[in-house]
Amino acid sequence: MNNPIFSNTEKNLEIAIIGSGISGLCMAINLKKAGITTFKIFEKADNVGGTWHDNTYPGCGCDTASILYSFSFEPKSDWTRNYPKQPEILQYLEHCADKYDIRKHITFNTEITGAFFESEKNIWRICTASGEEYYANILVSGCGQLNQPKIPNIDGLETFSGTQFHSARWNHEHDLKDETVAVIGTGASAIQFIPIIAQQVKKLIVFQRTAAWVLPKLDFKFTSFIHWLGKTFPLTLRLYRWLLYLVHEFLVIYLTIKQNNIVGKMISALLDFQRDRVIKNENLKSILKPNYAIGCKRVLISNDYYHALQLPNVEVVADGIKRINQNQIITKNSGEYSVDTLIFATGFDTTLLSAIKIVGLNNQLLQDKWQDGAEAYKGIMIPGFPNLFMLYGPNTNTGTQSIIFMIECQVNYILSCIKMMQKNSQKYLDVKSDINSEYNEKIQVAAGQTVWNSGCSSWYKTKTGKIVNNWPFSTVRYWLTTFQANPKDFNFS
Ligand code: N01
Repeated sequence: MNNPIFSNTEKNLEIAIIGSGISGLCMAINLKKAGITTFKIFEKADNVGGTWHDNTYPGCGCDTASILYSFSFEPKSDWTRNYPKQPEILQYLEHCADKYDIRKHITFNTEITGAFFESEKNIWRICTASGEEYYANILVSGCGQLNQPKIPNIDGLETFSGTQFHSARWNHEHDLKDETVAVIGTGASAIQFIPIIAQQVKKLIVFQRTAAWVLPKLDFKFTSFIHWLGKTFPLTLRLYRWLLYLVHEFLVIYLTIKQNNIVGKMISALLDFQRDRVIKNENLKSILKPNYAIGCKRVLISNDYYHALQLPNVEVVADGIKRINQNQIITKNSGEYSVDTLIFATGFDTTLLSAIKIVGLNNQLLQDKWQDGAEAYKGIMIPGFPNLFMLYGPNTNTGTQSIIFMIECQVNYILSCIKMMQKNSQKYLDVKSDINSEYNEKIQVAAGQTVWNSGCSSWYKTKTGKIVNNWPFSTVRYWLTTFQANPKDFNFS
């Protein structure tokens, strides 16, 4: 950095980044591109990749097409297919880390457990699980929204005598062949691995609490001609990326933001028709029919899920789980199912930054500040927590757009804040409380009018119904919102 804000040494950092997933890597690469190399990334795993490192379940992949699910500054012309699988996405992220020489900035196997703002010096004291302490002038969280696997509180779970694991911590050592396997949950993760394990196991019992809307997946292999085209004429890649962006943006607007609109109704009717055509059994047809407006929960995409559910060794149980007794799952209507292995596809604890104790000005604990639900200015900054920036923070998830687009917007905004501090030799930046409140009031008014508020439960909101995860406008608007930091929004020390 030309004008370092803070002396950068092994333990005294100018910028500390938590996590080397998509967010952390994007931040690091763009810092380097801006000529800033005085940063360190703390990563709790032994490799980069974040969610794409943790989630390795069979069939794991992305619901966003590969050409769009990549950094705008690092296009990849040789994706093997339209919808990439986890190993290829991880490989891409590893490639980015290597190409931009980011690994030398990463301290692996280091979990951050606490961050405390020391106001006398305007620095963050950062504590690791092994008891080490670092200091940083600027702290950037790249922890994301979906990194804490959630195991539901089921009566008697502690008595379960078989093997159990969460989809995000897949036990590859365990062979499911010839077993009776139960899957709890039918969200985006389950729908990807159910068709694969259904072919391996003796019996598969799928416990569904809420039926999902399932769109067909326009997946296909990229031929050598497509690779040649993308490499020889990079503009074709760009055009396809733009087309994908527009299609996703259309879905953002018509499947989520605009409630009760004609496009949503037409898509629902088509999906109802398609599901009834594919599913032969009448009982299964009614079990799989969603009872809420499309877009209220995450819309899923698959071409093989419904086929898998109709295999002779697969049973879908729509009855709620009452309790577990040793190897038996007992449902509310007294069904009893003996199982060897129990797989939780029950999603994540989406309480943001819940795994880290973050203490800001006046000893305020972030978890206390957020007791009624997380909120942040542009999803990035929180008043009373100076020099702390969040990537993929509150109200920045989209449901149907590439999250990488949103993350790049946030990185751009953070860089503009850092440059502003640098230019004016400021060591302290705290977003004004009234600016933040005004911003979040608008977010909540808009979120209240979206389909997410149309009467379903989802990980997009808190128990009291406050929508804290999703961005309630078009993503073009988010791009404009985060284009440049405005000095008037901040208190400077
Ligand atoms: O988790 P989920 P996920 N008893 O929370 C059910 C992203 N993702 O891991 O709907 C019975 O969606 C719960 O039921 P209900 C993506 O953003 C992305 O599948 O709450 N069931 C639901 O069916 C996604 O949204 C990709 O009634 C219980 C399921 O468990 C997010 O990750 C790929 C239960 C949880 O679904 C999370 O997806 C995969 C209980 N006690 C995932 N508790 C990409 O392509 C929960 N459930 C980028």
